[in-house]
Amino acid sequence: MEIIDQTRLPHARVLISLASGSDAAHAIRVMQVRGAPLIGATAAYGLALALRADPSDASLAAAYALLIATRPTAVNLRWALDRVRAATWLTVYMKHFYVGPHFEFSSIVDRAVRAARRAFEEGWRDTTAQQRGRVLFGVAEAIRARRAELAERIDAPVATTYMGKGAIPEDHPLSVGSAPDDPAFQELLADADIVLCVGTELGAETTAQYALQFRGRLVQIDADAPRIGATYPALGLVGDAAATLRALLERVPARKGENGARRAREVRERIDRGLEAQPRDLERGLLSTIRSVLPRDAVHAWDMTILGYWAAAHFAALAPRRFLYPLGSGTLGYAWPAALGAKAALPHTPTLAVVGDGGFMYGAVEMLTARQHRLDAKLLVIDDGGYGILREYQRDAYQGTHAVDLLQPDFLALCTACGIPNRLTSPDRLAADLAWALETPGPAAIVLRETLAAAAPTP
Ligand SMILES: Cc1ncc(C[n+]2csc(CCOP(=O)(O)OP(=O)(O)O)c2C)c(N)n1
Repeated sequence: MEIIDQTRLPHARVLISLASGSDAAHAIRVMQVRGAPLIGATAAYGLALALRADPSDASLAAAYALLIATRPTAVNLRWALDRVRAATWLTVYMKHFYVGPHFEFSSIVDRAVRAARRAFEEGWRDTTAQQRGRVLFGVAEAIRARRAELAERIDAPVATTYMGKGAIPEDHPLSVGSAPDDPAFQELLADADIVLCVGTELGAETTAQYALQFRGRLVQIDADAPRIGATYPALGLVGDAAATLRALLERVPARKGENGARRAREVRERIDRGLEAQPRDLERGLLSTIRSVLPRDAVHAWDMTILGYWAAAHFAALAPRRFLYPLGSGTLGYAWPAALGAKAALPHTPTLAVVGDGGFMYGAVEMLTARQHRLDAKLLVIDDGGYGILREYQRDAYQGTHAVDLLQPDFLALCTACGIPNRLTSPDRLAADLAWALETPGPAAIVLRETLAAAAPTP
């Protein structure tokens, strides 16, 4: 690593070579390196140099201590050192049990895995485990293959969060889908002896606003230690999800005969039966039409709109990183621009945005972006003349509505004005019109004038 000696500036430009962690520490201490971001970067490289010379955890700890002491109040310094250190760790964290950097890397992996394995084995010894079994729960595309492999190896049903949809194809026999508000889904998680949570922070949406109570043991994998146990007590494995699952996969013995696929199917079927008993054929029909027309690996972006809420719980995502949804901030207007971004990234992948009329108006102007940049994403606008979900909330809370009916433009004329081919569709013609949009070169829009109702949890 070479730095410019700032003590000599502006009169002379002198380069100094740093060959070790202690060289970096010296340069920071004597102010040859100044400015918070540069101090952070130099320290990070210093730690990397120390590890290149000696990759043991003892060397990591010594170099970290040396570098952090050079400027203990510098936020960037600590941040940069922590980032490098975190990248080298796979540690076990369990509320009051934390295996720090004082162990060789391999021994840390072994400890982490032994702890997780103990949890599995305890579950297996427990006779009730034979009935309840294990469930994998969570997210992260990077670990998709590993997760399906691990799930198959231990015969565990896989439940996904909304943001994890597609991490395992939702038509995989072990998939139970992503319906956290439905009791069948909740009971599977609540009754499992072990729930292995991968990359999920177990937040409000995922846990029915924290109403979900786990009777079994949680093992939580997360790259960010403070996330573990933040909402539910858990045995934690701090580390990259793919690496941690790989380590588990190598060490966890295969188990057969607990019938994970049967348990997953029972959950799916119970939810399906519940939905069939509801007067919601329109919404379910729309979802199944869209699913039947979209290719498996198509991108589907859903706005904060009633059919989007349906999709989060009940639309089968069949490929990873294809279900786009603004969970978290619930950002209305996200889906159409997100679909255009996806299309720019994956020009050969069919892409559809599903938006309500209210949310569409937040980004309708992006129709011109689509044309200008030749982004041939498709658009389905569901026009109910206003903020439909707010009508429902207001009716439930106040038995009336206020300021939710919107004066909207003629959407077909608006599309035409922007040079976007468009069609007015109906539930019966949706399949044909979607197919038309997918075949039409360039962006295309379909407008459906319908009033939908939100899904209600099934019994
Ligand atoms: C940026 C932003 N503004 C406002 C909201 C609040 N909000 C959530 S859903 C919604 C109504 C959306 O209406 P529409 O897009 O027509 O879909 P519908 O509910 O009719 O299906 C509103 C205003 C939000 N989530 N984000």
